Amino acid sequence: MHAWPASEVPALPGKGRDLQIHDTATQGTITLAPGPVARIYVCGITPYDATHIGHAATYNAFDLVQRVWLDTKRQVHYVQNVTDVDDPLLERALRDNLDWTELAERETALFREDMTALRMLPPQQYIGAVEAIPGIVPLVERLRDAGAAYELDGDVYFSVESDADFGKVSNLDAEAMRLLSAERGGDPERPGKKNPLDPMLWMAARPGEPSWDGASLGPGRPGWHIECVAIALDHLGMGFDIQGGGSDLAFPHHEMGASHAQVLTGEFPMAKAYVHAGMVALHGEKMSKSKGNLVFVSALRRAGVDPAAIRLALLSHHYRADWEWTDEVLEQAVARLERWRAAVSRPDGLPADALVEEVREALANDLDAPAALAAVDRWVDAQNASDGDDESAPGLVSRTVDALLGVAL
Ligand code: 5CA
Ligand code: ZN
Repeated sequence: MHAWPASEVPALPGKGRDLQIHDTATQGTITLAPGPVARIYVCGITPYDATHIGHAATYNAFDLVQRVWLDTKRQVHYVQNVTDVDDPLLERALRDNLDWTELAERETALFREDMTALRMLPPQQYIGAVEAIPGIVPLVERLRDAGAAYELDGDVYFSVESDADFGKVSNLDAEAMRLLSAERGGDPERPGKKNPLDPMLWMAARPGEPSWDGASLGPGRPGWHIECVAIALDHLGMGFDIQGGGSDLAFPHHEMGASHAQVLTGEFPMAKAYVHAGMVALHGEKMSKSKGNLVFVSALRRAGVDPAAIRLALLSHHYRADWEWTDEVLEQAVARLERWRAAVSRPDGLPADALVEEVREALANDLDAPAALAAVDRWVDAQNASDGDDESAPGLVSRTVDALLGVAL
């Protein structure tokens, strides 16, 4: 699949700092020191009801990761998937009497537009589940041949007990895992499973549903977790730097993915850091497709909201916090954008070299975007209250805000 166009990232004077980031697996902050090419896999959308503010907030976090790495003069190898066949997508297509491929294409197109408008840097590989099927089938066969998978009425399940490291990504107790499995696409109640948590690797063809050639597995379609493992291992290989997504992906999705990869390669963990963004709520509840309490980026854009203001609204919360989208959050971002634009539109101003370092330091410290915004606010307030005469300052501030925060002033 094609991704979306990249906005240019201006180069800044000096060099950025190495990223320290919170890792869900070790429950601590780790310093990632990727080689000359940093590798990141971010779980993509299931293409219906996209792009809501919760999605945008999560992709914003991982866009900052890239910007910090680029500022250290590294290259970034970024891979993202699109879950363009899965139960919830098929259910939505059925409900709305739509062809599921058309629904997926339409929503993926809208997602690309929203990502472009928000200046989110695109992945180098943007891969759909459907196009990944030829790579998924042999992995499921290998898991089965290794004794880590079993058949149940034609479906193939992964046995979580085949992985001694199972549980080390999300660090949850058995009861919490069981509850979350039922909530997030698993089927712990299905009779005949070895362990209620075992996730499906390959679902045998169902009448009226799409299916693909599964070689020795028979016709069917892939499970959700193996999709991301196949795409990540194919394009990035084992031991890449970050696997990212919202906190609702820690279990079961990232846990199961790490398990599949552990059995396939004998190595743990698949990603050096498992990084999770907090959940955005609306009216007191997590913004979610199933509840329908959604604010869409495209609707805000159509209503004339500047995408840079949306981006500033996302940046005003720490990526790990759960937070609530309100009109006030947006109003404050619109006002901030106006103040910043006024300050950099002057022909000269207060020197900004220290500001560049402050923004770098804030982001390298577990992506502390609110601290970065506060640093820019301080420069802007001082600039508006004084008559500095550094002619390079406004341009340097604009470039810093663009390069490190993805906001075009
Ligand atoms: N296709 C899978 C990942 S492989 C999936 O979870 N798709 S999704 O469309 O449901 O979500 C896309 C991303 O947005 C995920 O990282 C998810 O954790 C994140 N996300 C979903 N809802 C919210 C929310 N309310 N706040 C923050 N992030 C969210
Ligand atoms: Zn995923």
